[in-house]
Amino acid sequence: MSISQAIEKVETRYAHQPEFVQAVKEVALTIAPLYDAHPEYEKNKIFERLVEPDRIIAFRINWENDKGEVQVNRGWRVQFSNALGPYKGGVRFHPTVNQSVLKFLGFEQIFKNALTGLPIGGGKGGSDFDPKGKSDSEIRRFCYAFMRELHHYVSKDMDVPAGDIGVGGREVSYMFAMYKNLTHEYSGVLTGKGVGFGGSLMRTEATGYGAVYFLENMLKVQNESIEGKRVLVTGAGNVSLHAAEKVNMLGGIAITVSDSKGTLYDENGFDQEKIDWLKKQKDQSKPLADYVDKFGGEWFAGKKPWHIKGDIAIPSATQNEVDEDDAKMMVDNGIKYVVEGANMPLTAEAIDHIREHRVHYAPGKAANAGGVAVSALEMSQNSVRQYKSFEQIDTRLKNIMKDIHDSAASASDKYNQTDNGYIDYMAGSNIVGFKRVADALCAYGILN
Ligand code: NDP
Ligand code: 2IT
Repeated sequence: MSISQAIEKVETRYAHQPEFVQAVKEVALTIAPLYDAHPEYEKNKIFERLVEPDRIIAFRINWENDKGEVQVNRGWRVQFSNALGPYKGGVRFHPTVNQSVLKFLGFEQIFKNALTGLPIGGGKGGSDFDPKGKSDSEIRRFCYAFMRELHHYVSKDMDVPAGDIGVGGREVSYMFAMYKNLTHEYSGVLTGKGVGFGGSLMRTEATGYGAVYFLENMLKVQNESIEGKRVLVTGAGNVSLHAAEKVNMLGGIAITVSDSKGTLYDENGFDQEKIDWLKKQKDQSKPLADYVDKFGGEWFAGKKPWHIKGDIAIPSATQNEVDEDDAKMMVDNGIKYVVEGANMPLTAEAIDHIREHRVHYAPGKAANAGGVAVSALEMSQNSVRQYKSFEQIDTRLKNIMKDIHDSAASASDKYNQTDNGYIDYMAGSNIVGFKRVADALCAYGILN
């Protein structure tokens, strides 16, 4: 079956899973030159195999709210591919979580994890539980209940979850406690743990910092630097605030963050004092808009930031947050680089638009791989029961992001996707990630 036939099959079979179909098409449409050069991939039906997860585990979570009422949520773990290592990927708690969202995330995670060059397969999990407005006790009871079910299906060498939207250090710690309690095992079954009990230094910062390290590599190729560049960031969570922090550390000017309620704009940029305040505000689930009273700036209720002029965009909130109209505004407002901190934040039409206008574009698979890469370093530290310093991990992270950048750029060249200095990071990343997985699958025969 050719790739185009495989796409048609996915479109028909999973018409009710639009995010998953979108993620599959993006990979499929860019790996054709690789596929043509490797007839063994088609012979082994690699693409057709990779669009079906190894398995999806679905379960029910019963828990009790503070009023003593029984609550029922749904949970899943999508174990997509363990061709290169244990299934690895985050857990998302958000009311929009469903199988389509988790399959798109799990599918992308296979290639992202392959790009890191570390021994990790791809998976994703989550629940339609909404953490907003829940007390700490409710979060704790939910996390315990979630892991009471999930622990049957994960282990340090088989499937290693971590955080994602709605799941940070607090939630990982509750889940880790329940896993330990049920299995009597103290192991690296989850990453993103607290630093005092098995977590890696820098895991919290890694995704946002890594995205900015990737950006630095892109800028260098174009003989530019981040110094003085105006950067629009979306989201105000783990990825966004650490991306803004690293931009500021490197002399750039991060001028926006946002959340589901609107956009905060500070033309003077977020320095460390402001970022620390933002982190604290979000930790306490307080409104971003309060910033204006303390530091000035502007709050745009219900709006995204794309009407604001800038040089670089780092969308870091959620999938499909940037549509074609937003992309048009980005281009009109001077954005020259788009670096995806989130997973699939641009719609297919938005990607087409910015690429047509030669905006340098780093897809999430490459640009936000720093988080999972440091997760893999956490796994290896847990295995040898020794810990590395912040500086050691930071150096590894910088090298990993440079390797991802360079390998994507050279694949773009090798497969003739680079056009007059415009590097096709999307094709390059997909080609590198896909090739590593496909070669392993071919070597295994027809298992996996
Ligand atoms: P967080 O839960 O820490 O933060 C998410 C942020 O995005 C919040 O500010 C949230 O606002 C905002 N947001 C969520 N949905 C929407 C929406 N529909 N419109 C506007 N804003 C929204 O999550 P993370 O920072 O961990 O994750 C952000 C993105 O990065 C996701 O795509 C995730 O998959 C990806 N990612 C995360 C990694 C990690 O290590 N954490 C690694 C690689 C990728 P509000 O609070 O109002 O909902
Ligand atoms: O999307 C992602 O790469 C993550 N949420 C991090 C996954 C991980 O296992 O650290």
